[in-house]
Amino acid sequence: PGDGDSDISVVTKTRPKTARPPLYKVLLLNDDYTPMEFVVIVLEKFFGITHGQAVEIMLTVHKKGLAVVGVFSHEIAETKVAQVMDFARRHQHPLQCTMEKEE
Ligand code: NFA
Repeated sequence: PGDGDSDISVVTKTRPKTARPPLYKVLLLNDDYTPMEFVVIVLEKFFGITHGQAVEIMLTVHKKGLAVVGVFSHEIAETKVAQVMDFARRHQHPLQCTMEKEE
């Protein structure tokens, strides 16, 4: 006769806990001077979106004051912001682009 103990074992699966790097929203801000067509060109040129989507986002920025253009890793977001700011400055438009950590 046995001693009454049973052989129930518990298998604990370890979850490989690799933290994902934080993502950053790239925001475009409205102003009174940058031409709408220029903003559409910026969106097509640096964010690889269709003309239709570019017009939509531009109009959202125009009406609401700002919009999220895309979500990227820190390095990519920084590059997008720098490209937009440089392109706007070279064309003497006051267009502003910033980034913000996603919660
Ligand atoms: N508000 C600008 C205009 O009326 C257009 C604009 C849209 C500017 C989006 C900046 C961002 N010409």
